[in-house]
Amino acid sequence: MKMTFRWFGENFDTITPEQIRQIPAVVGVITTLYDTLPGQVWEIDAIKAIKSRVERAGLEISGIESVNIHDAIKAATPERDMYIENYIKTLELIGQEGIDLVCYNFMPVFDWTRSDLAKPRPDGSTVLSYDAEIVENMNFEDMLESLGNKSEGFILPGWEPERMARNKELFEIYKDIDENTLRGNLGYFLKAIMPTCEKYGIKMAIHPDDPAWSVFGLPRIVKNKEDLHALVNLAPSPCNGITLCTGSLGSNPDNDIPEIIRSLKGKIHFTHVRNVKYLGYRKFDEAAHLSSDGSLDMYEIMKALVDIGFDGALRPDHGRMVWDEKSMPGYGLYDRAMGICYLNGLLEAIRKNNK
Ligand code: DNO
Repeated sequence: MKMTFRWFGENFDTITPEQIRQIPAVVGVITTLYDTLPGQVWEIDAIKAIKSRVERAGLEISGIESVNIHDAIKAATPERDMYIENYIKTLELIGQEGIDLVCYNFMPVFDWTRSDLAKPRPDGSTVLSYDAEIVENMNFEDMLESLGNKSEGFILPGWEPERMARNKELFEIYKDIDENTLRGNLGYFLKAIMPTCEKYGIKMAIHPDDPAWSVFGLPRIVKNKEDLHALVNLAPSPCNGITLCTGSLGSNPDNDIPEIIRSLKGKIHFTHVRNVKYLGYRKFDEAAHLSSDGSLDMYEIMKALVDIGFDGALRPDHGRMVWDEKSMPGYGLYDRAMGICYLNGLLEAIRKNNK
């Protein structure tokens, strides 16, 4: 298992690779070219530049999160094959640079969502939180505004303003798309890219939907164990796998995360670990990584990963905002570094106990 840390790149992150290097056990970053839009072919010079920047700090690029997928592919509009070609070209460039992990998602229109990006907790920290009652009384424009107001000026992953400006048009292309059609479109995409992934040894790791249910009436196909098994079977290949995100799957208390991990042995290419605190039906706060601060049993989660012999990259996920840090919501340095130290402790104890 490789400890890693998400880094958005020089001009988009408040944190430096040198700071990341000082977090115990971290060997690499998970990064992206944050200013490329879904559908664009990546620039080789930009890939080389970010790689050498990371290596200068003594780290590696352990994976890309994300190479985002154009809506034409998700919705199977007439331009989809052209955008799949572009995606393949990007994979080739990444593969030639020796990067072997790509995280992506297949959520229509937008990536993860929350009703509040800075909800105060009793200890004075702020966290991302979700309350279905609030979301159900919002329209999409309200959501955009509320996320914009509390994002500290940062652009959230998957909420590119260029795309969000076209949100009406985007919703329109999904109007006749149900879960089965979306799943078929994912299968089409995976079958097209697998030969390239296999050639370069690139592991594709789909990220679960967050939260793990339909929002604004859009179809969602990566919500639970059944969905995950179905998508792994869409394109049987050692390169087709998943990102096990404890917080996204964990948004639904019906998802038994350790059991899901055990059932997907060999198919988990990447792991995001964080905790959530259930507050009611479809209502949760993100919590500190510590088990007792939230509702997930982080010991059992880490134990399941060790037991299946998970040897891929793992990163802490969203942290709380603490100590007056200003950064992209969920992606401050301090609480994610504390999260890693806690996960390091769990891992050491689990491994020693197993001997
Ligand atoms: C949220 C992240 C997601 C994730 C994408 C993967 O903080 O976990 O934005 O990176 O869904 O494509």
